[in-house]
Amino acid sequence: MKRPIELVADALLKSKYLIALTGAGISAESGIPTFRGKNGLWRKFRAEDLATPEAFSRNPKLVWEWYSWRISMILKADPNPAHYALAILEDMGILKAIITQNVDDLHERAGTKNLIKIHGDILTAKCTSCRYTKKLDSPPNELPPKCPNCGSLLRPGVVWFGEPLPKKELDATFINASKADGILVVGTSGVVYPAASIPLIVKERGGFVVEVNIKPSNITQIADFFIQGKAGEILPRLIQIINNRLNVDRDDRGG
Ligand code: BJW
Ligand code: ZN
Repeated sequence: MKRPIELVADALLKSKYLIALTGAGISAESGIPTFRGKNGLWRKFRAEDLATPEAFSRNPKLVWEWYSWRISMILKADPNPAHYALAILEDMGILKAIITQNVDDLHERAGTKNLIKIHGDILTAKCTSCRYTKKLDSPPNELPPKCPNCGSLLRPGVVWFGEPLPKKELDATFINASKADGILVVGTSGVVYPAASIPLIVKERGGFVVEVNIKPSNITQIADFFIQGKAGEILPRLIQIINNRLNVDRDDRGG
């Protein structure tokens, strides 16, 4: 009898256009807190006070202090085995794109090439008035930082509640979702839209949904396969099984 993870390996190997949707849970094992759940950020801080345009207008310094704390944490963190496993899956030609809700840079640092960041990038600051943007390699010195071009406030380059997702990334997301015959959903609660609708788009087109999460989420009900466990443990095992299959096939062909 095949174990569920082996059935998932079969499905991934058969797929023609596999995509992935990742959330905060994939970076949890790198020491970056998730948003919801027991130790989640929203337990200690209210989203409405920190992650909305209104919160920023009310108190830009407070918002920047919170983002500076998170920027420092992300700069100190390293990609974990789950980020590397997805980069390997892309190198193998199986995974075609990762759509991530994460604002950290751990997928990039693990070597993922086709990455679509739908909630922006915490390591970027952008002007609230002009088109100036700046890459951050440390938290800004002066809080809140000002635009060197026009003097207006700079803001974190992330997507807050009530804001539209960046058009280029949203278009790329829907193009990929409409091509996909399978999706690997890793470490997301599936409560934030439009991200949470992506697995449903794949499913409605006849594609399969694989979910990896430490506990059931809002996606689980539509998942064809649910593997419960830490992404940093499950995904490397999946790669190992896929590798074994590919080696067996090669040996069978006398290669
Ligand atoms: C592990 C693990 C391990 C742990 N291994 N797993 C109804 C009412 C009100 C509003 C709305 C509504 N319907 C839609 C909306 C709008 C809103 C929304 O979705 N609200 C819902 C909450 C209800 N959406 C928006 O506002 C979006 N914009 C929009 O819709 O625009 C429309 C528009 C068009 C035109 C003009 C104007 C507007 C924008 C959403 C932006 C989300 N922003 C945030 C903050 C980003 C910046 C920052 O980082 O500060 O994005 S919120 C936060 O949630 C962050 C995340 O990307 C996002 C998703 O969270 P995620 O990744 O799922 O994390 P968690 O913590 O929820 O879950 C972690 C999971 O990992 C858990 O399941 C764990 O079990 C698991 N896990 N360890 C595997 N080791
Ligand atoms: Zn400016």
